[in-house]
Amino acid sequence: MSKKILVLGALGQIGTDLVDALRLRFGAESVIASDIRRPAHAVEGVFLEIDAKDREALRAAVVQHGITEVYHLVAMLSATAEKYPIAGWDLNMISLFNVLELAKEGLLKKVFWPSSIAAFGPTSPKDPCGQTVVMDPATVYGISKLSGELWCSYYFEKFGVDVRSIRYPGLISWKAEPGGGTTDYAVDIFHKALAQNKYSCYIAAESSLPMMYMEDAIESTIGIMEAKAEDVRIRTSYNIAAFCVNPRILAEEIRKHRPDFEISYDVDFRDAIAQGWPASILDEEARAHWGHNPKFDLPKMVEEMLSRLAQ
Ligand code: AKB
Repeated sequence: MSKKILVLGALGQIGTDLVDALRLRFGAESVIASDIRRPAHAVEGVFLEIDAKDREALRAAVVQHGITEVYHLVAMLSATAEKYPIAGWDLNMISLFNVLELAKEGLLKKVFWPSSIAAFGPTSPKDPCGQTVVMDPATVYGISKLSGELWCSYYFEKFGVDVRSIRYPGLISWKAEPGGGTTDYAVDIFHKALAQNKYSCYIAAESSLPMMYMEDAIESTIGIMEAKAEDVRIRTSYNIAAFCVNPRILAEEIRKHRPDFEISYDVDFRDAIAQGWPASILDEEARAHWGHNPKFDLPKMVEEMLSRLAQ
């Protein structure tokens, strides 16, 4: 059976880049994009409007299009889920169970599901944080990510579902803006730097977080899905790292290109969320097991973001 991929949440920050990369790699006819809403503008390739909480709608799409793999990117992120805890839990968990159940029924060969650094918590090691450590997430989103990791592992162990997962750090990209996350500032700062040469940041100057340029995240997302099953030895979720940064250092790096750029601080509840997450991540397992190997460090990412967004 040939590969037929369905990306759920395709209009989001990750989905936008992932669909392009998958189509480049496997051919446009092999990749179907879907989201709960239709795109505002016409998009290339097949697009389906699917509510990932609706298992029967999902099943119908999977059967009708002969889907073999799902990349499940539907989520309510950390900041928004703190405002709507039950809606966040429902969206994050029901959509995951729907995909896992379809895979358990034998309708899907492989599933990708993203976890996050949010699965760690205040008593997890801070700097650096390894793969197998205490995990006590203090946000709704983080609780859903840690629970999701355990459910993925359960479906793998009990039912042989080939589900693979990585713990994304904050992701920085230029194609689509993130929404509702704590790490969103690291994208917004570039838009404001170019538009206004100044940025008011809701995260404190010294609050460091692990971050990654989207190109590296996409490479590792497809990388773990294309790895041999026996090489994916961790079936909860893999730590992956690239660099860590705080707003002060990010602003300094931007200033190397835009000397007049100014940052100010108007810290809100999202800084407390950031404080509960690791400042840096260890990822030996992902590198050794299936070849995670990011190319972008902080200076290279900043240069790339400014030049892409200026085009
Ligand atoms: C968020 O900030 O909620 C996300 C994440 C780290 O998973 N970007």
